Amino acid sequence: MPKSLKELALLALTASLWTLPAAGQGAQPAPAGAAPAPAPAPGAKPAADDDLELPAKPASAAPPAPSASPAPPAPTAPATSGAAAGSASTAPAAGANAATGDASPKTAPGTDKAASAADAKQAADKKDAWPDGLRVGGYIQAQYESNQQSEDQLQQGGVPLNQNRFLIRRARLRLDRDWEYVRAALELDGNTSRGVTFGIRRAEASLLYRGDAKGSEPPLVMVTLGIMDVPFGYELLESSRERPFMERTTGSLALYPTDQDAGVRVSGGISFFRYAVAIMNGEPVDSSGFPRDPNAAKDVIGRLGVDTKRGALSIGGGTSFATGKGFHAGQDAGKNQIVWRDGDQDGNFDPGEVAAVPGSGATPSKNYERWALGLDVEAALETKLGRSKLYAEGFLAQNYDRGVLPADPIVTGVDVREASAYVAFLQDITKYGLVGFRAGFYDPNLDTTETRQGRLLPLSQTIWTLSPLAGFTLRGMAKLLFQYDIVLDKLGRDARGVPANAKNNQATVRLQVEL
Ligand SMILES: [Ca+2]
Ligand SMILES: [Ca+2]
Ligand SMILES: [Ca+2]
Repeated sequence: MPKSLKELALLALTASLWTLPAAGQGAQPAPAGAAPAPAPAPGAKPAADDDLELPAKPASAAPPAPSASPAPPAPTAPATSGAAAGSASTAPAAGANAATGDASPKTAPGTDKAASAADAKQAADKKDAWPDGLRVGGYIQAQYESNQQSEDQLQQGGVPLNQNRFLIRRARLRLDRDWEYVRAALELDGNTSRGVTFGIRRAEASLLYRGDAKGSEPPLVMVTLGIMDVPFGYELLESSRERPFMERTTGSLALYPTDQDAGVRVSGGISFFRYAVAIMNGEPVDSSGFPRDPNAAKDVIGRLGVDTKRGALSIGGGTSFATGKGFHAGQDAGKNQIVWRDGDQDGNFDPGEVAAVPGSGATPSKNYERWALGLDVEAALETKLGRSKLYAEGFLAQNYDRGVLPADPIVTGVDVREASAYVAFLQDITKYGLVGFRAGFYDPNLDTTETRQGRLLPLSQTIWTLSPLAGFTLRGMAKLLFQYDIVLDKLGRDARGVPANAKNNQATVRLQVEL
């Protein structure tokens, strides 16, 4: 325990360190006030470190290493299975099959003996070994969701307003391959959230040096190029496969509409310290943003944190930062036009109702500064009842909303500040049950005002979301989850025209099954 306290102190220290540079940027006051994030935290997975989602099921040969990091085979023996060993002990190429573990030997029985000796030795090393060979995994999340806002109507343009539907939220297929100094991960995603879509969720090519890292620990240093998780905060690094809550919080979705971005990242861990710094395009990797990075500027995003386990208690936490340049799209030149305005509304074309609208010149595109600072803390405790996990996270940002109420200071003329925080609790009930609750808010504009009766009044656009959750789990195979989101916002108007809560609560039932 005392050790954990020390680590918490260390965490606080790293946190304060990050606030310094922030203030230096001229940006804003320390996040401390705004960003909550107290709490103890979990342990689930080190949010910290790595990006890796659980490669689906670790191959049978691999240690049940949770999440994280896989690793290459010892150079010597490709062979987890006898078969591979038979042909050429040196040939790693054969290793591919080995991953599946039980490829049955096609080779002569004689080779089996040698193989089993090798197996025995390998079994001894197993605990410290990195998973090896090619690993295949994936999962399917199929669900029914229902939203109070739903209507059997079409929007202007034909998009349905109905939101009560069945859909595939995520259908993922993932391949991992580890070697001693390199690693590859490819993950494909299919879903029907907005029509049938297939995309790249992850494509990572890494060079790494493990140092003393064992088993599922992150390597000492790893350089990754490709499409990867954005190393900001806890939620973005938490695998969608592991997270019981249906989606990330509203605040997280505002900053990062997609979990992944393209770039280069340096990451790793030393003892309980975890680090990751990435230089990324700064654009969501799906159709919600530009088809590719519209500006030469790259975002610098990183997280420094700790992750430790002492007996039944795991504690983790970190501070994150992001800074970069957003892009304001210029406009095309307009042509001269003639416009008919039916002033007397008689449906007839009368003199005086026609006006000439002169064309306008094109306007140039511009970049603007944006940044974000975050804090997260997680604690988990194993008891007889099951695992309890409590975690919290918060951030303060400027001009960084790309998802909920996209910020564009070139249009508004002033910088837009955003803030968000949440706290979540999860409790396993024996091996089969799970309950949870998450409460969080997102304020897309801390400085917004409204003019009412000629007076300028402060207006809160804060969106609170309360999400109770319950579920059944079959470890390693399936999860059946129910979540109800109570969304408290100011998006509606009451009879007096005062901003009021709009009806938009949502219920979701999801079945997740592993491949
Ligand atoms: Ca960019
Ligand atoms: Ca007329
Ligand atoms: Ca609401």
